Amino acid sequence: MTSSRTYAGIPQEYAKLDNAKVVLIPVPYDGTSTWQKGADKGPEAFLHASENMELYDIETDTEVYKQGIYLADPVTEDRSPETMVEAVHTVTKDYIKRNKFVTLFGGEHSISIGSIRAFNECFDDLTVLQIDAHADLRKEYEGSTCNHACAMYEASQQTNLVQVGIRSMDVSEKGINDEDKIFYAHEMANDEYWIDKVIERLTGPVFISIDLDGLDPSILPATGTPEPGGLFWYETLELLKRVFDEKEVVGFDIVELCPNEIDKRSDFLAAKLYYKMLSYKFYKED
Ligand SMILES: [Mn+2]
Repeated sequence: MTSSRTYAGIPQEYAKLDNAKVVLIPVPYDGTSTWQKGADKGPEAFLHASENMELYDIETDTEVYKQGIYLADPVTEDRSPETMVEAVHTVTKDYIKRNKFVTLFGGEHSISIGSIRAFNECFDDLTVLQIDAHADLRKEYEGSTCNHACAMYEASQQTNLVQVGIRSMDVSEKGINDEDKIFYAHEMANDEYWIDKVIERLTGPVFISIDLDGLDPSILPATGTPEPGGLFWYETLELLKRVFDEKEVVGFDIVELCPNEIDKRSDFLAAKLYYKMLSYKFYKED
């Protein structure tokens, strides 16, 4: 990435760190994924799609980029999962301390161990809202506590972790998180009040971690482990809008875009989702 590149091609006056309310940290890491590789290409595909997106949001009647969005240098540390997590943790915490609204784009889900650790150190009573097909609650996997399969174990122990869209887990993950904080996809499908119930579980400041495989593979096929039965676009937005409206969202990350060279719908969904979340965060300040 060249130093002149800005998020979504926004004018330089909105892209400078000093004035920007938002910082975007790309983390092109794909060191521990088990099946399809390619999440390391996620940030570039996301940025490229963002550059081809309209920057006026109809729903909120805002142009949120005018709040200022600084595209940080990517975190490229990849000697081990542990050193990557520590690098993400350090960079994230640094920007939080500068009073920025910090967002990250992965990379595989293990990057969230570092981002959540930073937010948990900076905000009391942190809730983590995870949207994901997978519980990711293993304490250790393939010899590391920083494997993507362990992405939420630390959060389950140290934060109020609320999991939405879960439809794949190992039997060993049962009981790690409270059952009343896990919203299984098969139960959500038959419960018109699931969003109300999620909102009730969110206490204190909220960090949102979106694994894109939480969405339905029909609308987001380009991810490492596509699982049938995921969230659709408008229910995802309905949940997110309510969380931003009713809770204090302090940051978020989006992970596991594994781009496909031919089918670009997933890249574009990720770009729109990121921008929607910023629009929901700031529209009342416009
Ligand atoms: Mn997942």
